[in-house]
Formats: sequence, structure tokens, C-alpha cells
Amino acid sequence: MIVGERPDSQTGGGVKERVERKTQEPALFSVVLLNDDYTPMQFVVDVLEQIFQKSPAEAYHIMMQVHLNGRGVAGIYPWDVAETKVDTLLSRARTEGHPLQATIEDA
Ligand code: TYC
Repeated sequence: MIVGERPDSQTGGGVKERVERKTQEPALFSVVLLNDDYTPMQFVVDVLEQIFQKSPAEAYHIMMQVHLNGRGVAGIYPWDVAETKVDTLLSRARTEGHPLQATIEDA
């Protein structure tokens, strides 16, 4: 640096004037339930209440949305939470003999 000169005079004034203090929000992902012909409606309602913390009315609504439209969002979470919920959901479905499927998508 040239002695006596302001530090930013050599970089076209390209000095960051303000330190960014905003914390980054984590990326969010949707857990999407897929319809099938065999998983019982009550099982889907139960897992929506127990794994995705939905109220009985919300759980029923989401289950019917999946049943009628083929897919529906069970919840939106950071990646690790979404992955854990899908693991829990699928292992419970398999244990009980149901073919329920779920995917994780960008929210
Ligand atoms: N279609 C299923 C039935 O009629 C119910 C169901 C709903 C299955 C949602 C999967 O993700 C699902 N028993």
C-alpha cells in the first residue's frame, strides 16, 4: 500500500462499508406424502398427528388432499429434520406393512 493513502484508494473504493449482520435462514424442504391404494386412511392421519404434529382436523385434511390429488405437504423443515421425519414415517409404515411413500422437495 502507498504510505499515507487511504486503504480503499487502491481497490476503486471497493471496501465493504457495512458488515452483514443478518444470520442466514436455513434452507427449507417440504415433506410430501404420496397416495397409494393400500395404506389405511387412519394410519396416515395418525402419523400426521404423531410425527408431523398436526391437529386431528389438519391431519384429516392433509390425508384427504393426498387421497384425492395424489400428493400433499405434511410439513416444511430444515433438511435434517425433514430427513428424520421421513425415516421415522417410512420405518413405521414398513413395520405395519403399508406401502406409503414420501419425498423431500425444495420448499
Ligand atoms: N388412498 C388411501 C386409501 O384409500 C389413503 C391414503 C392417503 C394413502 C394418503 C396414502 O399418503 C396417503 N386407503
